Amino acid sequence: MSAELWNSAAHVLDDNWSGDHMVPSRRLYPHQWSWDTAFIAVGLAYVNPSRAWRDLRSLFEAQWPDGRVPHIVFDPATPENNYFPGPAFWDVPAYGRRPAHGSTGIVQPPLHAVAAWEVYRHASAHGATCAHEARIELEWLYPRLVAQQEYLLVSRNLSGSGLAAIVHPWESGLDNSPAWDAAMANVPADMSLLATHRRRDLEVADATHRPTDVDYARYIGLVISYRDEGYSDSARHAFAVECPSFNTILASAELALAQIAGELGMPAEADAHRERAHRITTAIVKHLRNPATGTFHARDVRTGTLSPEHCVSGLIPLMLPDLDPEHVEAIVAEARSPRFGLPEQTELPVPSYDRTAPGFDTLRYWRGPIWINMNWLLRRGLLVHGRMDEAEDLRTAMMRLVHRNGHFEYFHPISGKGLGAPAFSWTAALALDLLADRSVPAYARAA
Ligand code: 9WN
Repeated sequence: MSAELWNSAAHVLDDNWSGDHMVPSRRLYPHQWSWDTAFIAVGLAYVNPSRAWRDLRSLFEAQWPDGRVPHIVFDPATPENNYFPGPAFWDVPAYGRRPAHGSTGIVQPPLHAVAAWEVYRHASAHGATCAHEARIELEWLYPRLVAQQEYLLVSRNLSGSGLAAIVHPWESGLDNSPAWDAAMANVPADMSLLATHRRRDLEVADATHRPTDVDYARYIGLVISYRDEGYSDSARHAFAVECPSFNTILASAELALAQIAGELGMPAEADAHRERAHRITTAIVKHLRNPATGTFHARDVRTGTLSPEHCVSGLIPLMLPDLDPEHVEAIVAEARSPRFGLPEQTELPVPSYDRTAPGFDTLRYWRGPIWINMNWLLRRGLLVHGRMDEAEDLRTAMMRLVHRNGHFEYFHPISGKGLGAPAFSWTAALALDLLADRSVPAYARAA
């Protein structure tokens, strides 16, 4: 299976390369997405490190002066109506070094420091020229990655907890996850918005797989209010949530930045990054853990309450090396339980939502289907805490799933059938990483 899977994955990445950036999918997502770029860089590191750096650079060239990295950088060669909402709708000032490209005004999980460090760690294997390029790119990226963290840690610390809040479900990357249901119930759904704004996704994807019209009416309404406030974070947000996976990635970015700062000869900065990772970890445990169950959940900043839903995002804090052993045990128990059923029960990677919940939906996007990126993060968490057997089972289950069904965007959580966009970039990129089977670096491991 290995050579076949490797070659097909490399092929997807070749086909989805658009000159200076990667598209997640040619038809459904014809621009550049933020956290996709990070996952994709991890895989490109094996087959084309120069493209990994170019992709990261293209994204950060669109960084805003306040440090935020937009969740989409629009390709000016792609017509406005090929993706909704497009650049005209977002109406963002021409920022950064790619003004012609336009961008959105919201963010996605800041996985880029982790990705940059992964690409850098690989560079020496590709010879001296690659290593030289990697050093230059890492130096260019470092201050930009720091500015991204500062934006999230300061401007998005909406509750004062020390965690970053997301102000739109799209910012989580897990768009219609049940984790947002309680908070979204308070967001007005103006259905007339769908009469004036046509959903392009339904022209290229199956409606039963995508978020509903009510979700979309709320998504559009939230963007309009944020846009009308000039994307200011001091405005009142109708939706503000602290997500366990977003904040775990934020802490992981600090750990990766500590490595990068050390490599670039800045030991004091490296210590400060480690300290920040520790503070974020403490805040995640304090604010996002339900002490009665030991499980992690999204918190609505406006009400201070935890979502009752059990979603894959609640398993991701396993990536935190400073987590107490009792918290590690609780997450692993949840991942092995019938809710998620690590492959030992199902032979499949974990689904995006609790299999035992009445609302578990085998088709609809982040409300049940299996996503490779979340399982990749979970595997990393298992490795961080030395759970080698579970990590290996999960790796095998992911590779088997993709090999049998193709490089789909997501997968049916019972049959394993591919769903959503075929030839999806991060599925292919992460398949390469899984095939190469490297273990998690020492810096990210629990002591
Ligand atoms: C909205 C590109 C993106 C991913 C997200 C995924 C999906 C977009 C959409 O596609 O979101 O950003 O149109 O549904 O949910 O995680 O980054 O692959």
